[in-house]
Amino acid sequence: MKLLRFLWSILLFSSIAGATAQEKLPKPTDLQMRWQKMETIAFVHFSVNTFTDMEWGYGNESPQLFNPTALDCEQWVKICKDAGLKGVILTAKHHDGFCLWPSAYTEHSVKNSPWKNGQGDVVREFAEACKKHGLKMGLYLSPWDCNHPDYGKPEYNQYFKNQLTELLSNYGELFEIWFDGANGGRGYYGTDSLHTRKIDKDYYDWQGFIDIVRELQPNCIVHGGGLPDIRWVGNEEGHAGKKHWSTLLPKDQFSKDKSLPAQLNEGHENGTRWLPSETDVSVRPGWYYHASEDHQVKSLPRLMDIYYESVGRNSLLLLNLTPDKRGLVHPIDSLRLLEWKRQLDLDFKENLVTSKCRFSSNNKKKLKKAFDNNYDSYWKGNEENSFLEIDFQKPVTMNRLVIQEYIPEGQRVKSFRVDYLNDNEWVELAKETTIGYKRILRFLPITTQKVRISFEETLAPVMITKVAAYNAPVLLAEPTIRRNQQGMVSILSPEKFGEVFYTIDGSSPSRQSKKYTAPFSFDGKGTIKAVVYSGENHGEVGTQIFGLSKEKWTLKESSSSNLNLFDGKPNTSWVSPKKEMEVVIDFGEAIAFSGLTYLPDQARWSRGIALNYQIYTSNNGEDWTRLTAGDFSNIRNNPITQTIQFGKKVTTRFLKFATNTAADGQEVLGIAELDILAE
Ligand code: FUL
Repeated sequence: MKLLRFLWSILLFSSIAGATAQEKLPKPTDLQMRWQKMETIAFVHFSVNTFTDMEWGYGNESPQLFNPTALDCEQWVKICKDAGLKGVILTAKHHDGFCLWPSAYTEHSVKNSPWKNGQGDVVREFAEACKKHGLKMGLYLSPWDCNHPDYGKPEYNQYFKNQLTELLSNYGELFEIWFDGANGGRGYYGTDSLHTRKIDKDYYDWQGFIDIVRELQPNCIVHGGGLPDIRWVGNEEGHAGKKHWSTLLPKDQFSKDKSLPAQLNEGHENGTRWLPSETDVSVRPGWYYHASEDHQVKSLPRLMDIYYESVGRNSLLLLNLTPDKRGLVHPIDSLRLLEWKRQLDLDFKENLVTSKCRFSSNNKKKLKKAFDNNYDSYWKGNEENSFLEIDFQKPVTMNRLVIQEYIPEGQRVKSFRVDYLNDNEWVELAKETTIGYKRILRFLPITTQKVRISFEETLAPVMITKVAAYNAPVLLAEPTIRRNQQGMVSILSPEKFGEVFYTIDGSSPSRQSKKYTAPFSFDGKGTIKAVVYSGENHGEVGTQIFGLSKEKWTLKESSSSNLNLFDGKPNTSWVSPKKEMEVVIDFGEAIAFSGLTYLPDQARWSRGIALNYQIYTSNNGEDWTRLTAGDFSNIRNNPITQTIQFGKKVTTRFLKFATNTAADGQEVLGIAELDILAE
């Protein structure tokens, strides 16, 4: 009897212990769940920056500049809808403070623009377009405002609340409000001098802002705002960490050894708060429209990678569109988005896991629920070593596997393995970490009859709501064209079975063009284009514009002999010695040019991104003349090529490029590539 009671108490204790482990797991709210299921949504950056060709305005831009000639919010929304995006977020006010709606609290808005004689309201037209086409509507409202004279003083918080209240009261239901974390930096702030206004860590009344959102729009999810509902993924390039937890630790428990972006990118396995990530990335290099980027709209393969590295890694994709000065999305972008949707539909056209398959596991209870199409019905595994096995009943070929956890009960899988049967032997296909809401694995095609997923380590018994397998068509990707310092051009094709054709006169390449077989010499200025063919099918054309040859260039003074700086490879960089934040280039002879481009270190956690620049010239490498200086906008979050135009032609043999402020307080200057603009 005593023994029985003892056993009973052990049983009771262990089930309580088990229950507490599961209960302790952070869980999403209904709001977070609804948001996560949207999977892909859109951003629209459109404002006075569109007309000034800037990424960050200074707040002194005249509202007179805002004058779209053919603004059509329905066009934006229809493109988003056709691309399968479920909601759209519009920048109602960016850092320059210009309001796309006629706010009663400022003159710095559409009401003082020539557009519709000051009678227009972009937010209203946008809201109506979303409603008409059945897309959810969201708004971006920048807390940083370099137009407002009170910015930096406590009073500004009230101004921000007033504007927030206007937006949340007058335009119908919002699914998301986006508070940007970018702050500080140069602006006019209602004065006539360009200056910086630093703010304290607790300057904004976040709690007050959030209270307004909760009261006026209880179904609206909050991005940023001192942490609330969803988190930034840690970069603006479009990738979540391969290991990706939707949970985070409190701020004071973040690791000291890893950067903040790196931690946001992966989340924390032992996180105590459910804070899923949103991957924001622009379809072009910048967030706003710049005609100079028309040729840099992300390629289809790149957009596919972005999908797989965001949605396919337990994040949500927020893809940005940049309407142009007319107020319309450029046709290159809209066509690209439609191609992307078409490709996604092809990739996930036929789920090979059907009711004809046989399923097995070491826990057969409700097994089929892991393979139906209902998110809310799931299979629950054992405490340890659970597995799922699919017998397709005949050999099938596949290159994608989709696995979804039932996350309303928390994210549980820490590591899993996939094996497949090959000639009666199990072969390992993948060894991975997290799953979360959705994990998509891509691999070279395998032909097999059986696949087994083993959940190796879990925080609590695994809950799987979906497993699917697909055979996606091969995508012909655009080739990459590089030139080394000796002027030798290589064309790299990501496709194993394709043939590459190219031109060196800027014309479109076809099968009739020259076939690429080995690196060739091209040391002058010009445009090279290349394309990959597989039979009659071809991919996108890769384009590279080359400036003057860098053959005679060398680095001088403090700089090491590391030539990564002009090797033509954006993925290698040169970094200055510590505290010597400059580079001196000897062109080998005096050359004439009118500007330069600076590509910061492109590494994932890059070193020495210059926030500003000072440029000097010299004819002997000793006596220097300061040529120009300035700031780079939004370079920290979006380290794309920066162009500096001198506004005149300059002839010099030596050039010094320096900065006195690098991102994250780093005391080095990092450069992936420096090019001069000869025209
Ligand atoms: C950043 C901003 O500084 C960019 O301009 C852009 O709006 C992006 C979405 O967020 O922090």
